[in-house]
Amino acid sequence: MTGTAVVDRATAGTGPSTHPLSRVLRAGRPLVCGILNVTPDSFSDGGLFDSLDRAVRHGCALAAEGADLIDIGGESTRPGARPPTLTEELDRVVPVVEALAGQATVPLSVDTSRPEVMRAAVAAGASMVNDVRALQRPGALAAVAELGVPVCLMHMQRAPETMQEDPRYQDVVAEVRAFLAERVVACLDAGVRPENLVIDPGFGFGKTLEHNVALLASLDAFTRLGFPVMVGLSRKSVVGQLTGRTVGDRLPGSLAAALVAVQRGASVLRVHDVAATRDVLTVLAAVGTA
Ligand code: 7PJ
Repeated sequence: MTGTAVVDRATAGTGPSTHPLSRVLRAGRPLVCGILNVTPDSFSDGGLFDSLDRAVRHGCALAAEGADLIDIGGESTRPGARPPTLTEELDRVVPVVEALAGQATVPLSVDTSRPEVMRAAVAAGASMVNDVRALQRPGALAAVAELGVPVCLMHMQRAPETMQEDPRYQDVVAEVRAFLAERVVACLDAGVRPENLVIDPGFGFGKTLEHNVALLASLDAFTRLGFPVMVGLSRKSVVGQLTGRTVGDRLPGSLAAALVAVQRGASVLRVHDVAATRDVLTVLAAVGTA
């Protein structure tokens, strides 16, 4: 599947009418998506925000720092993490979405692979789905097509439990790109509108340091598919491996990675440190390259 073929196919969507967030995603200005983990075991904030009150306060803080979007997730994808039951995931995510939808003026995204959670979160006020499994779970494609919200399709090799055990590719950029192109076609065939699609190479999801660096260096191969590209590098082990820093000291490396990503065409930066990332974008915008 070539990029041109995907873009041609992208005129064929049949779902509900254009979502306001899909216009924002395509406005040409890179967006900052703040990460709000509501898991008791997420890797970089250690479950600090696992109670409703703390999660809502953190969400409001991300909005105050200038987040364009807040991504709320109740499943830790840390290698080896125990997957939550459906009830656990709903109980973590839905009250936070509900509370933040009532308080924060920023659109909310739900980081989930379960169609039940997608539907419940959108009913509670979320305006986007972010799926690290690219809508491969049964019922997920149909749910997103019916909901009519933007969706981020992320690449992952294997499952979180095993993804970091010796990941291998012949050509990581070509393989990840082909996977995302295939998922784009699956979405369009299911009736998801092309303007609701966002793609993400999935840094750290079944990739070695070399794979992650190759993907970042070739990010334009993904932007050429014709859909906004989301990038999540914030505090990740790729930054730790490059800089030799532990998770709490990865901000400078994460900002450098964000800068490179935007210069190679990224549309959405999924980050923990919203204010600092905004500063990077402000400096870039001043010189006309962002
Ligand atoms: C990503 C994600 C990413 C998208 C996570 C973390 C690990 N969703 N969810 N892209 N990473 N779209 O928060 O660093 O890179 S979980």
